Amino acid sequence: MKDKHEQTSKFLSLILRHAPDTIGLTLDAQGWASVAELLARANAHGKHLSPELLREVVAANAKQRFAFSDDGLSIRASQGHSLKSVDLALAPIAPPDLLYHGTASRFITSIRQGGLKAQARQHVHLSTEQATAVAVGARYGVPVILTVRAGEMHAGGHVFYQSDNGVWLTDAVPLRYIDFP
Ligand code: HQG
Repeated sequence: MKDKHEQTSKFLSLILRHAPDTIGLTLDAQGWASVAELLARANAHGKHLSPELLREVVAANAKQRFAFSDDGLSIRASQGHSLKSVDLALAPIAPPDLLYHGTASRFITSIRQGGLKAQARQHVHLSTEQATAVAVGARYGVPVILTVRAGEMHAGGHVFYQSDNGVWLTDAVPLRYIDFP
């Protein structure tokens, strides 16, 4: 069952963050999809997805990657989009003094030159916990934890957001706010 959940979570990440057109789905401007349409189109494209499985995956997801709207009729990914057309419409919020970014050692030379960039996604992702950053960095190689002086950055006019599942987001992190280990 765990594998089935993981597979479904990956499928939902693909559809709700990156490529809804894979199954002919459309997201609205804030990234919401109709649950009924998602179920119908997924199944029409050979991806078995029942209302129960969808509810289970959303509820059991360790990172709470997906959220239903209050009326339960819509669903969206809480962060991680590459689709430029989606604006989650998150409110700017003051960050804690320090946030962490987990990256891989092979990216350090480039980050030392240009700071942190959002790359394919809409935002640079930051966390309050170093352990989270280790796990994020380890996806791409030997993890390296960068400390971002977020409070100072915010005071300098940079805007921060926090996703519904607690991930800190900002457009880019200039080099002068990054402490390397
Ligand atoms: C790196 C997962 C070279 C950056 C995670 C990262 C996260 C640079 C990679 C979420 C760079 C982009 C996002 C520069 C940044 N030169 N490399 N100037 N600036 N990078 O996957 O933060 O599980 O787009 O360090 O948990 O790794 O999917 O971003 O290594 O929250 O829910 O370029 O994805 O969430 O990679 O991960 P990503 P990320 P989910």
